[in-house]
Amino acid sequence: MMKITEDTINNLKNTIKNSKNMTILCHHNADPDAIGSALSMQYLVNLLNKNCNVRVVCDSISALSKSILKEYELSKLVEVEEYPKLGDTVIFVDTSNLNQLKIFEEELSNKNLIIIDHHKKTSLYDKCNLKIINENSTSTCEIVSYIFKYMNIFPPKYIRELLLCGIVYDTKHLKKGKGNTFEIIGWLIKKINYQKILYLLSTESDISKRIAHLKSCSRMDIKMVDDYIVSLSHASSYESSCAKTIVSIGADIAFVVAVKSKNREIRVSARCRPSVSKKISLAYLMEKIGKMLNGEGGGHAEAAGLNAHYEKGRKKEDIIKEVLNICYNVFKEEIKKDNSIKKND
Ligand SMILES: [Mn+2]
Repeated sequence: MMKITEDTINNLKNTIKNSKNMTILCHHNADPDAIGSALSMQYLVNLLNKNCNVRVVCDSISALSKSILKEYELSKLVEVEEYPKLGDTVIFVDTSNLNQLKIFEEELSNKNLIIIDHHKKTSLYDKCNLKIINENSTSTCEIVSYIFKYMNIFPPKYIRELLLCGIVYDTKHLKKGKGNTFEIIGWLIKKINYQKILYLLSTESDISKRIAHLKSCSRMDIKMVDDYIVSLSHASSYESSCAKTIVSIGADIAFVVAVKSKNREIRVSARCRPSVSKKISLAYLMEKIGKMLNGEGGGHAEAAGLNAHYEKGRKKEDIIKEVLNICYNVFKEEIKKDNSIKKND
């Protein structure tokens, strides 16, 4: 159980019951945690005080949050506005810093300020009369869920789904989840299909990117070097995303070439699994191949690329073939070199 004292809960209840106008603010580019906690707090206020006018305001909403709101037809509930007129009570959710808001700071004086957050405390914390902060919580939605639980209010399904979206989003699909997280999920999830939450949080990349991924897969050449599966392919754009995708579906190392006739540019993107980068850094490999092509390469051990130019009049297909051959041969040489060093040791 997360610790929120009875005093805090009563204090919050009384503040809500005594407010006439309330503004719930969340940080710019509001993510699902901000949106979920803001709309849930709005629901709570409406439930406890029918006479209170409560608005949810932020200056911008993330693309993912927008798609969730659209799914529930709740887009109108989150008002996008800069420097809004504030109610007599202001609740900051998932927001630790005034820099994350577009409001007139002077407007905050003489207002009842409440903060509900899971970030590190800042000066905003000192300004607030009521603070419900837990840095150990993995999301603000987790804290808000516990508020409901302590008030003995079981929220309707759509509110619990929004809270789950915030929790799952902020925990990176529960990878960062803690005991309290799973405990509150058990409480929230009644009659909810977890797959729906995952679906709501899945971002479909735009169609041109997905086509590039699919084409780079259909065009790929698969070769073996020792036990490594090497994939060689090409794309007209999104080459790094294509290489990443190819590794995610099974290749140990992927080279994806893009040849741009516009400025006679060659771009290569390489990605690999840790089993490969332990032997050879792709940064080193791309730097080496970049030089061979009179260009420049570099990056990280598992993600690297190069840029070069080609001579006028050459055919795209020939360049792609040649560059992929070089990538394959240099990789093979380096692996063989590494093996012979090990033999001599
Ligand atoms: Mn958060």
